[in-house]
Amino acid sequence: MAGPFSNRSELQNRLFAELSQMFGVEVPLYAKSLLVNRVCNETLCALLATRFPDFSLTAAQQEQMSGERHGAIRLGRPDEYHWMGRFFAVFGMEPHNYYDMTKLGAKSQPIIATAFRSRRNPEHRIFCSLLMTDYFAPATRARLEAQLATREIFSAEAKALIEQHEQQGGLTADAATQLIQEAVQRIFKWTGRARNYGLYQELCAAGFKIAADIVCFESHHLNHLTPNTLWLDLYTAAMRHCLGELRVADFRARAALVLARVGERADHDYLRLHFKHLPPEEIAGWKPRPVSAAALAALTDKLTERLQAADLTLADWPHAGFKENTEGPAEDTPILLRQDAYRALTEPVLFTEPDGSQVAAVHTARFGEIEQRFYATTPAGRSQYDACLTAADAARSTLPRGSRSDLIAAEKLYAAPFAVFPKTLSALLAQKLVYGYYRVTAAGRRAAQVGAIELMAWPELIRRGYVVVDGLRYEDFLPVSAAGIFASNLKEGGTPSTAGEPVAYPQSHLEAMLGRKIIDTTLTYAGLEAESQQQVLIELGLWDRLAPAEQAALLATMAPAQDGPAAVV
Ligand code: OOG
Ligand code: NI
Repeated sequence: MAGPFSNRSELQNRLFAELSQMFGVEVPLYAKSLLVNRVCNETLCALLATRFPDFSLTAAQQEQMSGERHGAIRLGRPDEYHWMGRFFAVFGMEPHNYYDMTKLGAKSQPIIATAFRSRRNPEHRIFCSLLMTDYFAPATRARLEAQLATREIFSAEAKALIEQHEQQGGLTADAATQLIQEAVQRIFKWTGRARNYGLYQELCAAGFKIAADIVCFESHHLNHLTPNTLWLDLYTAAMRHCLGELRVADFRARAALVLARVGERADHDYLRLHFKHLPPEEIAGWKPRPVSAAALAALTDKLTERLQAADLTLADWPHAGFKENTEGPAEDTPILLRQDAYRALTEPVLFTEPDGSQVAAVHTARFGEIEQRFYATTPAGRSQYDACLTAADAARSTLPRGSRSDLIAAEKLYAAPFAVFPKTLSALLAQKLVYGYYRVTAAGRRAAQVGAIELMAWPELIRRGYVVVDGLRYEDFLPVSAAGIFASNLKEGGTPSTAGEPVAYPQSHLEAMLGRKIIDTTLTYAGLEAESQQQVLIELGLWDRLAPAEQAALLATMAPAQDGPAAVV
């Protein structure tokens, strides 16, 4: 029998489904972007079904696959941050990685942050920023703090539910439903109401739009909520077409090219990475078939036609266009994330002034991101990525602005520095650039029963069919200088501190606020890989044959991924 408390991952899925519903009502263009994504994903799935005749998704699998999200929120007070950490704990989401954006020279922002997600099999994540008011000169700081002191983003009911969760070790279904209602009706809700237009204007003029976005609103809000896509370049082309930036003939050509790439490249590893809810043994049995030019043309035509329908004609909708460039690795390099977005919308805001009068104004912050998730890199993979990215950015910056019409040339230029990166999972693993998760096959189990397996290297165990490996999917934020993310969202570079004496913000500062340690995701990925290796070695009867020092090393690497009680600082 199920226990009296709701399962945390199920609650997390419900929370994000409801947040997505809420955000779609608040920002109709977001709801349209979900529809564009759905149409593109359906095209992709139709293509996959041509390539793998056994491929099909149940309605439940489709639902799971399209529900994954990441979001970003920005808080103003340490106690808000403290409660937010406790709120996410209800949904099994813990703080991962520390981002200090206060010490990036000219790119600095008055922000420190962590991201909340589950340690294992994460589906959703939230980037959660906190404004550092002591980044500002004392007089401004006092005004910011006074303004922030007058709001309460968690109601007494929400706090009581969070406390109940902590005291009982869980929430009943009813209590959980109440907390999710608090989330969508209050905690994360956009009200369009702000205070103190004078302060708002001053902060924006001084280059502190981010502070204006946080301090002057009567509550905080979701800055964006990002769905996953099955093939980013298809979505980007479709969305640009719907927004009126790509003519139909150009869209058709682009879609044909992208779908041809899918037809060539989508292999078992692609399926495992993008359809993690499909049983791996089933996928392993599917034989790929070549996709005919006629099948590709038919899919291209159908998609192009679908995008012409009135419900996807968005050119007349108020919007600020689509980003010029996709972020992340080159399109043929399956690591980390690729992201794109429609730019922040300008939305009406009603300011209430200290004297009670009202000012109708606008605010530009909420934008529409999309992402495709790939493999998590090891530190070696990460530093190789950083080097490739620097070179690719430099190459791209030689192109004249607005030269996106020659997409192929731009794509080639950007991809060239990434040529050194392997393009397949096995090659990425062989060079230890990404993390794997190993499993024993039925053949491995049979061979182990008769004691026929010797200790051998991982690629050899795989080659002999005893073991299979998946890549671990990257579940964190794109490792560009975090300040770059804000800069592109806000259309504003960084702004140095005005405090006089520079203040340092060590990770322990945020940990003290959260009342617990922040998890290092590199250690977690390595720990999950080691855990899977130990399990395989045990199942194959090889663990005891490993030298004690090797056993100890594997156990030590595993430890950080093991779910323990939240470490208290
Ligand atoms: C933080 C954005 C971080 C991403 O995708 O890298 C983020 C913010 O704008 O508040 O969401
Ligand atoms: Ni984002």
